[in-house]
Amino acid sequence: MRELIKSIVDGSVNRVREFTQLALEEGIDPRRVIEEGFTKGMNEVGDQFERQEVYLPELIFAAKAMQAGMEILEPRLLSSQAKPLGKVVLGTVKGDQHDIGIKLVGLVLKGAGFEVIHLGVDVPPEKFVEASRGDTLVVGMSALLGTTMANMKLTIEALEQAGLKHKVRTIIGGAIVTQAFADKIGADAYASNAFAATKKVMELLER
Ligand code: B1M
Repeated sequence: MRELIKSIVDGSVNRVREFTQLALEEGIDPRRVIEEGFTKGMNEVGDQFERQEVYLPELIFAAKAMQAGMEILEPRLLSSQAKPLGKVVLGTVKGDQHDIGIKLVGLVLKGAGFEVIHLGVDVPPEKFVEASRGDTLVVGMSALLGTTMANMKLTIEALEQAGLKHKVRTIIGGAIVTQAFADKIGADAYASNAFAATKKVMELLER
């Protein structure tokens, strides 16, 4: 896994593809590849960025490398079942361009059998509201910046104002988000990773 982490940090698309493939051939669970390989690599490059040892281009290369690895894992994550369990709308909140984590959440939810609608990045509250009408059961939001977290609260308030809060459940996540923050803004659930998010969505729908 060390080589995979290093390849993410180096932003080497080819080596990430190679080591991801190798991990699968060695029978390593895709979940471990994500948590112990990809996520650790991204955290490491994030720490280097914070210490000003690398700059924005390195973050972009690392993100591209991780995405290339995800493409190799994707069929394995989607192979489990295809029974539609309900519609989940996902997006990264207004002002925030980080989408790797929320895409991962979508992929695991899809693999578990949910219909997933991705609204993309920089999603304003009104777009979440619009997408929550109809048969949407859960709205999931992601934020990675201290400056954009507050837009999760604004989105929940917008859902309330539109009379949708009783109909759709909300779940939030992203590196900066915590359970305490979720409680504070009235989100129905918080999850620290894509697998926990899928479990929480299932629990929300059982309630
Ligand atoms: Co940015 N960035 N970035 N960045 N970036 C962080 C977040 C940062 C912590 C880096 C650092 O300084 N250490 C820092 C934020 C500091 C803060 O606010 N506290 C930061 C900064 C400052 C910035 C810019 C402002 C830099 C600049 O321009 N000067 C800028 C902002 C742009 C914007 O959004 N407006 C910026 C830009 C970028 C890139 C575009 C270069 C790139 C993003 C590319 C992309 O997403 N397409 C990028 C990257 C790659 C990162 C780091 C290095 C990695 C993020 C990532 O993809 N992680 C990041 C450092 C870090 O997080 N350690 C950093 C891997 C991913 C799988 O994890 O998204 O956390 P994550 O998702 C996890 C969980 O959080 C959870 O599940 C996933 C794992 O299973 N999860 C959910 C996520 N969403 C969920 C939703 C749920 C449930 C769980 O329910 C719905």
